[in-house]
Amino acid sequence: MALKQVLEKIRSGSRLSKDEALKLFNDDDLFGIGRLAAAACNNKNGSNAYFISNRHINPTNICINRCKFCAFSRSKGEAGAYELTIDEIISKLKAGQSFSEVHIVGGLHPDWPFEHYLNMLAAIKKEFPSIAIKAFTAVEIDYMSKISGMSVENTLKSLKASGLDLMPGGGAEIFAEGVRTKLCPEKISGAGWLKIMEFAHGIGIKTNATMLYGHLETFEDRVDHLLSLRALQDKTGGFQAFIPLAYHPKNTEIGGFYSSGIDDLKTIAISRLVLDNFDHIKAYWIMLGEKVSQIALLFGADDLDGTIIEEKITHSAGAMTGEVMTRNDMIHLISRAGKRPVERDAFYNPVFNNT
Ligand code: V47
Ligand code: SF4
Repeated sequence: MALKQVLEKIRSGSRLSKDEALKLFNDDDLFGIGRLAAAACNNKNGSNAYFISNRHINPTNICINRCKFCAFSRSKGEAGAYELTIDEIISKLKAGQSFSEVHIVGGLHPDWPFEHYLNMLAAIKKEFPSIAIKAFTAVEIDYMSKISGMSVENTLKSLKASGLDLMPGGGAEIFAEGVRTKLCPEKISGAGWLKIMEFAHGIGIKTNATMLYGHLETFEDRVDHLLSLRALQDKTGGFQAFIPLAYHPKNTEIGGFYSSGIDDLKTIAISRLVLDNFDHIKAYWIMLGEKVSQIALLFGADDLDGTIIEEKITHSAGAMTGEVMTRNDMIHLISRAGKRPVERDAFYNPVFNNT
Protein backbone atom coordinates (compact mmCIF):
# COMPACT_ATOMS: atom_id res chain seq x y z
CA MET A 1 0.00 0.00 0.00
CA ALA A 2 2.79 2.41 1.01
CA LEU A 3 4.65 1.63 -2.20
CA LYS A 4 1.63 2.27 -4.39
CA GLN A 5 1.19 5.65 -2.72
CA VAL A 6 4.88 6.45 -3.26
CA LEU A 7 4.74 5.37 -6.89
CA GLU A 8 1.77 7.65 -7.52
CA LYS A 9 3.56 10.53 -5.83
CA ILE A 10 6.69 10.03 -7.88
CA ARG A 11 4.67 9.82 -11.10
CA SER A 12 2.89 13.07 -10.25
CA GLY A 13 6.22 14.71 -9.42
CA SER A 14 5.37 15.44 -5.77
CA ARG A 15 7.69 14.73 -2.87
CA LEU A 16 7.42 12.25 -0.03
CA SER A 17 6.00 13.30 3.33
CA LYS A 18 7.41 12.26 6.71
CA ASP A 19 4.66 9.72 7.11
CA GLU A 20 5.33 8.12 3.72
CA ALA A 21 9.08 7.97 4.29
CA LEU A 22 8.46 6.31 7.67
CA LYS A 23 6.14 3.77 6.06
CA LEU A 24 8.93 2.87 3.65
CA PHE A 25 11.35 2.19 6.51
CA ASN A 26 8.73 -0.11 8.04
CA ASP A 27 7.91 -1.84 4.75
CA ASP A 28 9.53 -5.23 4.08
CA ASP A 29 9.35 -4.97 0.29
CA LEU A 30 13.02 -4.18 -0.23
CA PHE A 31 12.88 -4.94 -3.95
CA GLY A 32 9.81 -2.75 -4.47
CA ILE A 33 11.47 0.17 -2.65
CA GLY A 34 14.68 -0.49 -4.58
CA ARG A 35 12.89 -0.41 -7.93
CA LEU A 36 11.33 2.97 -7.14
CA ALA A 37 14.68 4.36 -5.99
CA ALA A 38 16.43 2.98 -9.08
CA ALA A 39 13.89 4.80 -11.27
CA ALA A 40 14.42 8.03 -9.31
CA CYS A 41 18.19 7.58 -9.69
CA ASN A 42 17.83 6.96 -13.41
CA ASN A 43 15.85 10.20 -13.76
CA LYS A 44 18.73 12.12 -12.18
CA ASN A 45 21.79 10.39 -13.57
CA GLY A 46 20.72 8.01 -16.34
CA SER A 47 22.92 4.94 -16.23
CA ASN A 48 25.99 6.88 -15.05
CA ALA A 49 27.68 5.69 -11.87
CA TYR A 50 30.51 7.85 -10.62
CA PHE A 51 33.81 7.27 -8.89
CA ILE A 52 36.80 9.47 -8.15
CA SER A 53 40.56 9.02 -7.88
CA ASN A 54 41.04 10.49 -4.43
CA ARG A 55 43.09 10.33 -1.26
CA HIS A 56 42.09 10.54 2.39
CA ILE A 57 44.28 12.34 4.91
CA ASN A 58 43.53 12.47 8.64
CA PRO A 59 46.03 15.01 10.00
CA THR A 60 45.50 14.00 13.64
CA ASN A 61 43.37 11.65 15.70
CA ILE A 62 43.80 13.78 18.81
CA CYS A 63 40.35 15.14 19.59
CA ILE A 64 38.80 16.96 22.51
CA ASN A 65 35.29 15.71 21.68
CA ARG A 66 35.73 11.93 22.11
CA CYS A 67 32.34 10.97 20.62
CA LYS A 68 31.09 7.66 21.96
CA PHE A 69 30.78 6.04 18.52
CA CYS A 70 34.27 7.07 17.40
CA ALA A 71 37.07 4.52 17.64
CA PHE A 72 39.49 6.73 15.72
CA SER A 73 40.01 9.53 18.24
CA ARG A 74 42.51 9.66 21.11
CA SER A 75 43.20 12.13 23.87
CA LYS A 76 46.51 13.95 23.86
CA GLY A 77 49.24 11.73 25.32
CA GLU A 78 47.13 8.56 25.05
CA ALA A 79 48.67 5.48 23.37
CA GLY A 80 48.00 5.57 19.65
CA ALA A 81 47.59 9.37 19.46
CA TYR A 82 49.29 10.88 16.41
CA GLU A 83 49.70 14.16 14.60
CA LEU A 84 51.10 14.55 11.09
CA THR A 85 53.29 17.49 10.18
CA ILE A 86 52.46 19.40 7.01
CA ASP A 87 55.60 17.91 5.41
CA GLU A 88 54.40 14.41 6.30
CA ILE A 89 51.02 15.14 4.69
CA ILE A 90 52.73 16.35 1.50
CA SER A 91 54.96 13.25 1.42
CA LYS A 92 51.94 10.95 1.80
CA LEU A 93 50.23 12.72 -1.09
CA LYS A 94 53.32 12.52 -3.28
CA ALA A 95 53.52 8.74 -2.90
CA GLY A 96 51.43 6.60 -5.23
CA GLN A 97 49.04 7.18 -8.08
CA SER A 98 47.60 10.44 -9.36
CA PHE A 99 44.38 11.76 -7.85
CA SER A 100 42.02 14.68 -8.42
CA GLU A 101 40.72 15.28 -4.89
CA VAL A 102 42.12 15.11 -1.38
CA HIS A 103 39.65 14.56 1.47
CA ILE A 104 40.95 15.89 4.80
CA VAL A 105 39.22 15.41 8.16
CA GLY A 106 40.60 14.93 11.63
CA GLY A 107 40.19 15.42 15.35
CA LEU A 108 39.76 18.72 17.17
CA HIS A 109 43.35 19.19 18.29
CA PRO A 110 43.67 21.04 21.62
CA ASP A 111 46.84 22.98 20.66
CA TRP A 112 46.91 23.61 16.92
CA PRO A 113 46.24 27.27 16.10
CA PHE A 114 43.93 28.25 13.25
CA GLU A 115 46.96 29.31 11.19
CA HIS A 116 48.11 25.69 11.13
CA TYR A 117 45.03 24.73 9.09
CA LEU A 118 45.54 27.69 6.73
CA ASN A 119 49.21 26.71 6.28
CA MET A 120 48.20 23.09 5.62
CA LEU A 121 45.79 24.10 2.87
CA ALA A 122 48.23 26.56 1.32
CA ALA A 123 51.08 24.02 1.31
CA ILE A 124 48.90 21.36 -0.36
CA LYS A 125 47.62 23.86 -2.95
CA LYS A 126 51.16 24.99 -3.72
CA GLU A 127 52.38 21.44 -4.26
CA PHE A 128 49.22 20.21 -6.08
CA PRO A 129 47.62 23.27 -7.70
CA SER A 130 45.13 21.30 -9.81
CA ILE A 131 43.88 19.03 -6.99
CA ALA A 132 40.59 19.92 -5.31
CA ILE A 133 40.83 20.13 -1.53
CA LYS A 134 37.68 18.81 0.16
CA ALA A 135 38.39 19.49 3.79
CA PHE A 136 37.03 19.88 7.32
CA THR A 137 33.61 18.93 8.59
CA ALA A 138 31.20 21.54 9.95
CA VAL A 139 32.32 20.36 13.42
CA GLU A 140 35.93 21.29 12.63
CA ILE A 141 34.85 24.62 11.12
CA ASP A 142 32.93 25.46 14.30
CA TYR A 143 36.03 24.62 16.36
CA MET A 144 38.29 26.71 14.11
CA SER A 145 35.93 29.65 14.48
CA LYS A 146 36.21 29.30 18.27
CA ILE A 147 40.01 29.04 18.34
CA SER A 148 40.47 31.87 15.85
CA GLY A 149 37.95 34.14 17.55
CA MET A 150 36.46 34.81 14.13
CA SER A 151 32.89 34.42 12.91
CA VAL A 152 32.04 31.18 11.10
CA GLU A 153 31.66 33.14 7.89
CA ASN A 154 35.10 34.76 8.16
CA THR A 155 36.65 31.45 9.21
CA LEU A 156 35.26 29.87 6.05
CA LYS A 157 36.39 32.80 3.91
CA SER A 158 39.97 32.52 5.26
CA LEU A 159 40.02 28.77 4.62
CA LYS A 160 38.70 29.32 1.10
CA ALA A 161 41.36 31.96 0.42
CA SER A 162 44.02 29.45 1.52
CA GLY A 163 42.81 26.69 -0.82
CA LEU A 164 39.66 25.05 0.53
CA ASP A 165 37.52 24.08 -2.48
CA LEU A 166 34.64 22.15 -0.92
CA MET A 167 33.64 20.44 2.31
CA PRO A 168 32.85 16.82 3.20
CA GLY A 169 29.57 15.88 4.85
CA GLY A 170 30.85 14.39 8.11
CA GLY A 171 29.86 15.39 11.62
CA ALA A 172 26.13 15.38 10.85
CA GLU A 173 25.70 12.04 12.69
CA ILE A 174 21.99 12.13 13.55
CA PHE A 175 20.33 15.46 14.25
CA ALA A 176 17.74 14.18 16.79
CA GLU A 177 18.76 15.86 20.03
CA GLY A 178 18.15 13.01 22.47
CA VAL A 179 20.24 10.47 20.56
CA ARG A 180 22.87 13.04 19.60
CA THR A 181 23.44 13.88 23.28
CA LYS A 182 24.00 10.21 24.03
CA LEU A 183 26.33 9.72 21.05
CA CYS A 184 28.38 12.89 21.09
CA PRO A 185 27.58 15.23 23.97
CA GLU A 186 30.48 17.56 23.16
CA LYS A 187 29.63 17.98 19.50
CA ILE A 188 27.76 20.93 17.94
CA SER A 189 24.01 20.41 17.68
CA GLY A 190 22.24 19.32 14.52
CA ALA A 191 20.98 22.88 14.09
CA GLY A 192 24.56 24.12 14.48
CA TRP A 193 25.77 21.70 11.80
CA LEU A 194 23.05 22.87 9.40
CA LYS A 195 23.80 26.55 10.08
CA ILE A 196 27.49 26.10 9.24
CA MET A 197 26.60 24.32 6.00
CA GLU A 198 24.25 27.20 5.18
CA PHE A 199 27.10 29.68 5.71
CA ALA A 200 29.40 27.58 3.52
CA HIS A 201 26.83 27.39 0.72
CA GLY A 202 26.24 31.14 1.09
CA ILE A 203 29.85 31.90 0.19
CA GLY A 204 29.95 29.43 -2.67
CA ILE A 205 31.47 26.40 -0.95
CA LYS A 206 29.73 23.21 -2.06
CA THR A 207 29.45 20.49 0.58
CA ASN A 208 28.21 16.97 1.07
CA ALA A 209 25.86 15.71 3.78
CA THR A 210 25.92 12.49 5.77
CA MET A 211 23.80 10.55 8.26
CA LEU A 212 25.28 8.03 10.67
CA TYR A 213 22.76 5.21 11.07
CA GLY A 214 22.51 1.84 12.78
CA HIS A 215 23.30 2.85 16.39
CA LEU A 216 20.68 4.19 18.84
CA GLU A 217 18.44 6.09 16.44
CA THR A 218 14.88 5.28 15.40
CA PHE A 219 13.51 5.27 11.85
CA GLU A 220 11.73 8.49 12.73
CA ASP A 221 15.09 10.09 13.64
CA ARG A 222 16.41 9.06 10.23
CA VAL A 223 13.43 10.52 8.40
CA ASP A 224 13.63 13.79 10.37
CA HIS A 225 17.34 13.97 9.52
CA LEU A 226 16.65 13.52 5.81
CA LEU A 227 13.85 16.09 5.87
CA SER A 228 16.12 18.68 7.55
CA LEU A 229 18.69 18.16 4.80
CA ARG A 230 16.02 18.41 2.11
CA ALA A 231 14.75 21.70 3.60
CA LEU A 232 18.24 23.24 3.66
CA GLN A 233 18.91 22.06 0.12
CA ASP A 234 15.68 23.78 -1.00
CA LYS A 235 17.07 26.98 0.49
CA THR A 236 20.70 26.87 -0.69
CA GLY A 237 21.16 24.18 -3.37
CA GLY A 238 24.69 23.80 -1.98
CA PHE A 239 24.78 20.05 -1.27
CA GLN A 240 26.36 17.84 -3.92
CA ALA A 241 25.90 14.36 -2.50
CA PHE A 242 24.29 12.57 0.41
CA ILE A 243 26.18 9.70 2.02
CA PRO A 244 24.49 7.39 4.53
CA LEU A 245 27.27 6.19 6.89
CA ALA A 246 26.79 2.69 8.28
CA TYR A 247 27.76 2.61 11.96
CA HIS A 248 30.71 0.32 12.80
CA PRO A 249 30.71 -0.86 16.42
CA LYS A 250 34.21 -2.21 17.16
CA ASN A 251 36.37 -0.44 19.77
CA THR A 252 33.66 2.15 20.42
CA GLU A 253 32.18 3.16 23.76
CA ILE A 254 28.61 2.43 22.72
CA GLY A 255 29.30 -0.93 21.05
CA GLY A 256 26.32 -2.57 19.36
CA PHE A 257 26.11 -4.23 15.96
CA TYR A 258 27.06 -3.73 12.34
CA SER A 259 24.16 -2.66 10.16
CA SER A 260 22.59 -5.37 8.02
CA GLY A 261 22.90 -5.42 4.24
CA ILE A 262 19.14 -5.07 4.02
CA ASP A 263 19.18 -1.94 6.18
CA ASP A 264 22.06 -0.53 4.12
CA LEU A 265 20.18 -0.98 0.84
CA LYS A 266 16.88 0.28 2.23
CA THR A 267 18.56 3.37 3.68
CA ILE A 268 20.23 4.15 0.36
CA ALA A 269 16.94 3.65 -1.49
CA ILE A 270 14.81 5.73 0.88
CA SER A 271 17.44 8.49 0.88
CA ARG A 272 17.23 8.58 -2.92
CA LEU A 273 13.44 8.84 -2.74
CA VAL A 274 13.24 11.48 0.01
CA LEU A 275 16.14 13.67 -1.14
CA ASP A 276 14.59 14.58 -4.47
CA ASN A 277 16.67 17.78 -4.57
CA PHE A 278 20.06 16.04 -4.18
CA ASP A 279 21.79 15.08 -7.42
CA HIS A 280 23.89 12.29 -5.95
CA ILE A 281 23.60 9.48 -3.41
CA LYS A 282 26.90 7.90 -2.52
CA ALA A 283 27.37 4.25 -1.53
CA TYR A 284 30.59 4.64 0.46
CA TRP A 285 32.28 1.33 -0.31
CA ILE A 286 34.66 1.57 2.66
CA MET A 287 31.68 1.25 5.02
CA LEU A 288 29.27 -0.86 2.94
CA GLY A 289 31.81 -3.23 1.44
CA GLU A 290 32.55 -3.57 -2.25
CA LYS A 291 29.72 -6.01 -2.93
CA VAL A 292 26.89 -4.26 -1.08
CA SER A 293 28.03 -0.97 -2.67
CA GLN A 294 27.82 -2.54 -6.09
CA ILE A 295 24.28 -3.74 -5.39
CA ALA A 296 23.43 -0.28 -3.98
CA LEU A 297 23.93 1.01 -7.53
CA LEU A 298 20.69 -0.86 -8.33
CA PHE A 299 18.94 0.62 -5.26
CA GLY A 300 19.32 4.34 -5.93
CA ALA A 301 23.03 5.10 -5.47
CA ASP A 302 25.00 6.64 -8.34
CA ASP A 303 28.44 7.09 -6.75
CA LEU A 304 30.88 4.71 -5.04
CA ASP A 305 33.28 7.42 -3.77
CA GLY A 306 36.93 6.77 -4.48
CA THR A 307 40.20 4.95 -4.59
CA ILE A 308 41.04 6.24 -1.04
CA ILE A 309 44.47 4.50 -0.41
CA GLU A 310 44.43 4.96 3.38
CA GLU A 311 41.33 5.07 5.61
CA LYS A 312 41.53 5.29 9.38
CA ILE A 313 38.11 6.31 10.78
CA THR A 314 36.08 3.26 9.76
CA HIS A 315 39.01 0.87 10.01
CA SER A 316 39.53 1.85 13.66
CA ALA A 317 35.91 0.76 14.23
CA GLY A 318 36.15 -2.64 12.54
CA ALA A 319 35.71 -2.01 8.81
CA MET A 320 35.93 -5.28 6.93
CA THR A 321 36.96 -3.68 3.64
CA GLY A 322 40.42 -3.00 2.29
CA GLU A 323 41.65 0.58 2.07
CA VAL A 324 42.32 0.76 -1.66
CA MET A 325 40.31 0.23 -4.82
CA THR A 326 42.03 0.85 -8.12
CA ARG A 327 40.38 2.67 -11.03
CA ASN A 328 40.07 -0.69 -12.76
CA ASP A 329 38.37 -2.23 -9.70
CA MET A 330 35.85 0.63 -9.73
CA ILE A 331 35.19 0.32 -13.45
CA HIS A 332 34.75 -3.44 -13.07
CA LEU A 333 32.29 -3.16 -10.14
CA ILE A 334 30.22 -0.47 -11.88
CA SER A 335 30.05 -2.07 -15.30
CA ARG A 336 29.17 -5.46 -13.78
CA ALA A 337 26.18 -3.70 -12.19
CA GLY A 338 25.08 -2.73 -15.71
CA LYS A 339 25.99 0.93 -15.18
CA ARG A 340 28.24 3.27 -17.11
CA PRO A 341 31.40 4.04 -15.11
CA VAL A 342 32.24 7.74 -15.10
CA GLU A 343 35.39 8.92 -13.41
CA ARG A 344 34.54 12.35 -12.01
CA ASP A 345 36.36 15.25 -10.42
CA ALA A 346 35.36 16.75 -7.08
CA PHE A 347 32.48 18.66 -8.73
CA TYR A 348 31.09 15.72 -10.74
CA ASN A 349 32.64 16.81 -14.04
CA PRO A 350 33.70 13.70 -15.97
CA VAL A 351 37.47 13.38 -16.17
CA PHE A 352 37.61 10.03 -17.93
CA ASN A 353 34.90 7.98 -19.52
CA ASN A 354 35.58 4.32 -20.01
CA THR A 355 32.79 3.62 -22.47
O1 V47 B 1 32.07 12.42 10.73
C1 V47 B 1 32.91 8.05 12.99
C2 V47 B 1 31.70 8.87 10.92
C3 V47 B 1 32.54 10.39 9.50
C4 V47 B 1 32.23 5.99 12.98
O2 V47 B 1 31.68 13.91 2.27
C5 V47 B 1 31.74 6.61 11.85
O3 V47 B 1 32.42 12.76 0.58
C6 V47 B 1 30.74 4.66 11.17
O4 V47 B 1 32.06 11.91 6.78
N1 V47 B 1 31.15 4.01 12.28
C7 V47 B 1 33.70 10.68 8.60
N2 V47 B 1 31.01 5.97 10.94
C8 V47 B 1 33.48 10.07 7.23
C9 V47 B 1 32.73 11.00 6.34
C10 V47 B 1 32.83 10.85 4.87
C11 V47 B 1 33.34 9.69 4.34
C12 V47 B 1 33.44 9.56 2.96
C13 V47 B 1 33.06 10.59 2.12
C14 V47 B 1 32.57 11.76 2.68
C15 V47 B 1 32.20 12.89 1.79
C16 V47 B 1 32.42 11.90 4.06
O5 V47 B 1 32.60 9.04 9.87
C17 V47 B 1 32.47 11.10 10.81
C18 V47 B 1 31.45 10.26 11.51
O6 V47 B 1 30.17 10.66 11.14
N3 V47 B 1 32.16 7.89 11.89
N4 V47 B 1 32.97 6.88 13.68
C19 V47 B 1 31.90 4.64 13.22
N5 V47 B 1 32.28 3.99 14.31
FE1 SF4 C 1 36.45 13.80 17.26
FE2 SF4 C 1 35.13 13.54 14.96
FE3 SF4 C 1 35.81 11.33 16.36
FE4 SF4 C 1 33.90 12.98 17.29
S1 SF4 C 1 33.81 11.76 15.37
S2 SF4 C 1 35.63 12.12 18.48
S3 SF4 C 1 34.64 14.97 16.63
S4 SF4 C 1 37.23 12.77 15.41
